[in-house]
Amino acid sequence: MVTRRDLLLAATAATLAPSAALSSTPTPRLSATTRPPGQRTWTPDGVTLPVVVKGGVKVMHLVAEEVEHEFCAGLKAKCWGYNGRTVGPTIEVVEGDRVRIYVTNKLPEPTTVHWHGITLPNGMDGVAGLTQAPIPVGATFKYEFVVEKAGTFMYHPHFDEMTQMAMGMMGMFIVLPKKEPSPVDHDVVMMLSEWSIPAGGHRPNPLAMNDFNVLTINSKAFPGTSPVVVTRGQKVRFRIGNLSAMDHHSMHLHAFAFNVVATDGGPVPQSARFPETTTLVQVGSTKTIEFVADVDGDWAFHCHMTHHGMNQMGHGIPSLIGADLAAAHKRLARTSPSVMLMGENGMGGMHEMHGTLTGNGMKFPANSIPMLGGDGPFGAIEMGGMFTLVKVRSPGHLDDVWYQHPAGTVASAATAEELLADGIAPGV
Ligand SMILES: [Cu+2]
Repeated sequence: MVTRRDLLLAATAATLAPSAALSSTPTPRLSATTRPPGQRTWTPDGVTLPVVVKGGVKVMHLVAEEVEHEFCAGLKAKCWGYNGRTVGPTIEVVEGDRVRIYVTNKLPEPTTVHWHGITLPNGMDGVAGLTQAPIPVGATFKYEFVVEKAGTFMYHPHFDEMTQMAMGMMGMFIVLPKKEPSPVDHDVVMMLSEWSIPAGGHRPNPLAMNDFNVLTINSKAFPGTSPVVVTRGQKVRFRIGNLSAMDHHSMHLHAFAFNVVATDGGPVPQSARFPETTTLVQVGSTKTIEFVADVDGDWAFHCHMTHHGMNQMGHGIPSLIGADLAAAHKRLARTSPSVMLMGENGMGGMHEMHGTLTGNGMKFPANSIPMLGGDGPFGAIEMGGMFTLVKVRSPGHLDDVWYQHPAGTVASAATAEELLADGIAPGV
């Protein structure tokens, strides 16, 4: 069993050995942004729940069950979810719809579904013991109600909440307005969540109260997150929900200012909107943001809490920044010649240790992604976790995997002549 302490491997000392390098290259799936036919929203790395109309009622079926889930290449775990996946399928309906949602329980314990943010008859609210009996193992319950108001909502269990949400049971519930007051070109759905998965382990730990080490968007950790690809000038909406156990997420968009146009409580009045580049999506809430993507590029969208932009970071270790490791290295090398201490100059470079750039990585526990980042056009992207990309492209460039920077628009080493011309002494 690999303990958290073994993440010393990742942060301070590790045995250099050729290993099967984790494949971290974010395979660009630019076509993935294609909106599914007949749907107005799109859930990156997710699906939309099929709907069958019976007698004017929109009928759907959720199956709560164990699922084998891949967070990104290199990390799989046995989670719980709906219809074979976490995050569960996005429900997309229209205001005024009557919905009938069957929930089949294939978990090893009872469950319920709470329709978070939706006003409905009390007995449909899904709180075990309070508004209904739990759905026993093997049983199917029926929820039926009219969705009166448009908005961005969520669904999740209200039985053994701590366990079931920590295992991945959650989904987004989008109620579209009959007439869109402010049409957008891309209506993107994202669920934020956090997991505690020991390096080398295969199951999330629902008992964790802090030190969550896998942070996800739609249950994917960067570099496993699919990018959002848009054409320059398009209007983009992100509907962001957060059902993490303990952490709010401070979601930051590079380059573009956005407005929060709605929460799960309803639309924000025009007079109350203001420009932001970062918004806090607190636990148990949704924030809907809109912006115009009017500058080409590969732009980051991520949680700004730095420990949420990493993969399987170990925290129970001393900082070695500024330490003189030479003597320690010498002593350790007597018994373990291939040992390597690192971290005295910061944590940068950890991603390369996976060997995806060099093909000569160090050995990490099987099925783990400690400090894994992504491979970018200029080298390592030293981020993971709750991080994705918004790829804004001019017409004709939609298939460019990476943005092609015009000459002279990339930060680069200053020449001595440039420095002197601007009155800065070279070499300082
Ligand atoms: Cu966060």
